Amino acid sequence: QPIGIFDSGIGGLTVAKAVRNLLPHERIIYFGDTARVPYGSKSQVAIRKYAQDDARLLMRYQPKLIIAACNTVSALALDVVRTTGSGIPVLGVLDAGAGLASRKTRNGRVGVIGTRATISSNAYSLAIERINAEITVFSRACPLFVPLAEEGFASHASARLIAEEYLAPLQKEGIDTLVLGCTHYPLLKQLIGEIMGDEVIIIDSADAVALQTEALLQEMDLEAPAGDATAPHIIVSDLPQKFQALYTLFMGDGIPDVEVAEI
Ligand code: DGN
Repeated sequence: QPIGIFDSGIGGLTVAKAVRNLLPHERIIYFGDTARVPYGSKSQVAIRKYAQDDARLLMRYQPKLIIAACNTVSALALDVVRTTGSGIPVLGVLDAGAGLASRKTRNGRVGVIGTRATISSNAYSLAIERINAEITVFSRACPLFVPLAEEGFASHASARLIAEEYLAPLQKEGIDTLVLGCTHYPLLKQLIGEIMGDEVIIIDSADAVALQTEALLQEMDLEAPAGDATAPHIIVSDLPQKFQALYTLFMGDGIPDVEVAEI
């Protein structure tokens, strides 16, 4: 049985990559809702409906678990994914990132960056403060980071200027840990790390959820998959012009066969 991963688009490939690096023998089935991306600027009603459609599509492939790679879905609709998954384990990037950040902070001041929908939902703050009420969370939406990542501008001067502008308020708050609360932000990780400085630990939610997946699989005690690692099975709801370039940007290798599904 495969591990099902879905996202609003191609961004969740950062999660597929982290899972593949940690668990190379697991079969991965990835659905990207490229026809309806971005979710980050949509209403809660729309996001919950999309999340249900996405999980339904993955369920056709009988995954052993589902990872909601999209932070926006994890913030606003993880319960919908759980209901649709009818009993199989569901992991979300948000809980994984929040959990890791609350374990890593030493001064109890944590920053979170993400899309407008994720930040205005307050879901990261609530999740972190639920784990440890002593932690104070400082949040900031960074909507321009998604197009910058997709344009491959991570190391351009323009990206640095915008990142400095977005991150300045968080720097003033004296945070020691910063959560990358959006699928695309791992592509800007180096830049964000340089601006925040060495004292700030950067939490990559993709890595965090991959670690959680590994722990969950151990707990589930299933038979380890045999044979060689295979390329992820990629399904999208639309094939955008730049898909091939974006796939390589996010996964770091050439594109496997892609299936286009009606949603
Ligand atoms: N995948 C979305 C997220 O992690 O919030 C980012 C892309 C988007 O929908 N704007």
